[in-house]
Amino acid sequence: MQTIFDTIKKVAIKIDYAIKTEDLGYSDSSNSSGEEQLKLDVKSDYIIEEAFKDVAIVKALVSEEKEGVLALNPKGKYTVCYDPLDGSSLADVNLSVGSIFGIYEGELIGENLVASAYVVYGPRVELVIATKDSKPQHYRANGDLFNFISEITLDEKGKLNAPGGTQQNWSDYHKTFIDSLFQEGYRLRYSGGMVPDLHQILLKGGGIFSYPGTSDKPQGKLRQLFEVIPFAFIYEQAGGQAVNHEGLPLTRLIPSHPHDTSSCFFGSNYEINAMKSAYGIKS
Ligand code: AFP
Repeated sequence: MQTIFDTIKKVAIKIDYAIKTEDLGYSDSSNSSGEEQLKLDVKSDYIIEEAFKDVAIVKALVSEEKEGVLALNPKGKYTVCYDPLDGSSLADVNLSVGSIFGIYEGELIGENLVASAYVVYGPRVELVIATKDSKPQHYRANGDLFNFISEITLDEKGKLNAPGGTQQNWSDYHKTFIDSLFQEGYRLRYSGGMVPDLHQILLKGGGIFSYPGTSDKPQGKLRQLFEVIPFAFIYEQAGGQAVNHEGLPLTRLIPSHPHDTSSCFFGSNYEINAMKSAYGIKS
């Protein structure tokens, strides 16, 4: 597994350089979710694919930027599912963006996730890695090297509220829930970039990030295999929870297609339990 993490470190430095030096314009193609691809999306995906081709334990890749499963090494053990540059549309206004990696062994379902990682390309390049036998490990790049900073633990209750989705398309009970948190004094922290928004809650001790099902996106917007399940694993390893609108742990999701989405709520225990109550979910 370490060779996978070392490869992620290498691609993180290359993608950060590309963000800082390459054209931020649109390519003439779209991805499997029908979203227009930025040249940076395509470049980041290429960087990752090229890097993992040489990693013998990687059997296949699944990318947000590609339709299906890309077979690499038949004798490989793991499938790496990734979003090469999440929030890429924020790069041209100089906001932080990220890469997300889910490492699966066997069938591509939540319970087969064995590790996950994400990279934040912000004022500094930072990396968080989670495996089953540890709390998430936080690293910061210094040149091409990543220095360990700390383990990440969520407090039981936080102060930050990151409500995603178009508010006019929220259900009434979701709007009531979000408003109740602000009534309790939570602070709005939402950039439109899943990686920095979830990273901030993890590092600031807690709160909740939500992207519910909405009238325009009934199954939510965020993709299960390479966005939702990897972050859900990290939040659970940090002592928090991550569930869908029915209270199902997101690490138990069973995607039927590589690009399936899910409603998602990530956070500290107090906030997730409050969400379950607001959604009428019996704990
Ligand atoms: P882009 O990759 O199209 O910028 O979308 C980013 C994202 O997938 C995720 O990073 C954000 O949390 C979410 O979309 C924001 O979506 P809304 O703008 O609908 O809140």
